[in-house]
Amino acid sequence: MEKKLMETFQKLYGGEGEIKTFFSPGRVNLIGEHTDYNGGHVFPCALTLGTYGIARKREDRKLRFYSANFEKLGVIETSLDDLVPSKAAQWTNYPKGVIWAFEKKGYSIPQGMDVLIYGTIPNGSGLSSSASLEVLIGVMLKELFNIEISMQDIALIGQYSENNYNGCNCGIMDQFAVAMGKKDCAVFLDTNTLQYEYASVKLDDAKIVITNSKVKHSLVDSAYNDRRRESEEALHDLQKVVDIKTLGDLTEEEFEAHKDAIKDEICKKRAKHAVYENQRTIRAVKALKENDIAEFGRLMNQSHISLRDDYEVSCEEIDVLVDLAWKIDGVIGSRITGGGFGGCTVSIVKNDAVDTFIDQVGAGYKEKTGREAEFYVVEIGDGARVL
Ligand code: GAF
Repeated sequence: MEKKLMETFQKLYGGEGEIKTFFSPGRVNLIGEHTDYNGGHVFPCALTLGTYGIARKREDRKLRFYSANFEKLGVIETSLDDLVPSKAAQWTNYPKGVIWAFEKKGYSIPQGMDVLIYGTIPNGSGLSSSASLEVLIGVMLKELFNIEISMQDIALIGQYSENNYNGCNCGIMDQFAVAMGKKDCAVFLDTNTLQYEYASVKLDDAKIVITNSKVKHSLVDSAYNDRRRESEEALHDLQKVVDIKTLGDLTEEEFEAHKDAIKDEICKKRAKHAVYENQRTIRAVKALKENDIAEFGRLMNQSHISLRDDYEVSCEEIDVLVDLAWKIDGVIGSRITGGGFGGCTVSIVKNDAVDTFIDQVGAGYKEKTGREAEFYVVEIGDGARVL
């Protein structure tokens, strides 16, 4: 793969000078959904699916980008003096946003670059193709321009660019998982403090299976930003009666004691999800550490119900996938993963049930929705890096 991409790079850009290659993963979140902008915990892991990048520094201020996934668009050329989001820039709004954010944060990018990227994450599937690209560009800038910056700060810059250049009000989970991921581990991150620890998710007798509903979601266009607003409104009401900074500060009991301070019933449901999901995530990681995978699975299932009924970020197709999964012997847990409104489910499935899972969920989904699901039996990989 890298050899072929390198040949394409040479064909497109010719020239001389040192060329470097990079990889940045996608991510799947096991539990802790829509908690990252509510001061809660998340538990995502980096995948071996991801985005490859090849890049070379230029002597002038030109930026040239090419995606082997969008061959028809050809090379998109711009410059360091044109870091303004636009429709015409298409996917290059992501790399441009990261360069813009580096400069905003005081890191100077003195010269342009020629870049080729190729992604193996299905677009719009909720497996973080955009965070993967953002962190890839961050690692590229660090390496090509010898910038002293930690991986954690690259993640924060990726989020900053997504929030302020690309207009999606996302939390830190995706960029953090992509930048800080570790083989065979999930990252247990407290989004309030950015303290984190790795927990092994290497399961001897089970696999992580991602099912793609092929219903495309777009975070910017979807109700993601509405959910954020509703959670903030709930927090604002609660702060009148209890001293908290985020919804993540509350236990379930505290929430139940104070919930009537939330005036709007919809906002109350959103806050309930945020509080309970955070506590579920803490409990799920504890269960995993104690090798109680059955309890981990039960908490995954509860997470789905809460995302479906209280946070309302699921959709018909995803619910069909999860309902089918729950009926299969050997499925430890199954839930929607990522931002929602389509995308993927994540399931933990006993090794000897994986084939049945794929057959039965695939057939049932086709019958009920007319759609073909896609399945990825995934490996958990390392975070973004120079190859
Ligand atoms: C998307 C966002 F980008 C994340 O920050 C997170 O909020 C997630 O949705 C929901 O858990 O992936």
